[in-house]
Amino acid sequence: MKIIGIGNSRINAINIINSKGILDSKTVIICANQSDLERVSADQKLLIENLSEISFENNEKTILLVALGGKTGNENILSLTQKINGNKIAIVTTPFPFEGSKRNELADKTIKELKENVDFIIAINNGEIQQIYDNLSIDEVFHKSDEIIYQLVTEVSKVENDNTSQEVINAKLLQYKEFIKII
Ligand SMILES: Nc1nc2c(ncn2[C@@H]2O[C@H](COP(=O)(O)OP(=O)(O)OP(=O)(O)O)[C@@H](O)[C@H]2O)c(=O)[nH]1
Ligand SMILES: [Mg+2]
Repeated sequence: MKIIGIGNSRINAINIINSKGILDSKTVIICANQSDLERVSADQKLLIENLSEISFENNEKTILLVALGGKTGNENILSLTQKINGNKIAIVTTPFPFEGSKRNELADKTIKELKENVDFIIAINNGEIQQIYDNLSIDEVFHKSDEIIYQLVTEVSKVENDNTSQEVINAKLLQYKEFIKII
């Protein structure tokens, strides 16, 4: 199984996943700049310009981590999904409302396109996290969101490939229902 973070906004999440470890998995980080790659621990680090170097085992299950509405991750997630032939699950974050309508509209558009290319999407709503955990700074919300990504990856990694239906995942993730949506 591969766990791939794309865009520098997934560096913290990949660092958490890498330090805690997920059974039978390899981590990959893909960023636009070498300086970003230097502050992340992952089994494979790739510059976006070398995306074609990524390879998958036959039917390898893949969990994709991306921030919607932004740059590198949002712009390249679709072409990345097209290289994968096994089960594909996307765990995404959506922008805060204050990040503006442009980012939020872009996120909505990418969700629709992504939906056609992956088994299902788990969307984490950063704005909801901020409302539920009162008084967190933006950085603290990002950190919380990164911890939640780690927990969701753990849950999804345990699901048998044959059972990766939206319903099964829904049932497993009930405790997160206040701030995630399964699409
Ligand atoms: N969970 C989490 N979200 C973040 C973090 N940093 C930024 N974000 C969110 O990520 C979104 C996308 O950020 P961008 O920087 O435009 O996109 P990117 O995919 O990181 O692309 P590059 O910056 O080019 O690598 C932002 O709108 C924020 O909502 C972080 O450390 N943790
Ligand atoms: Mg970024």
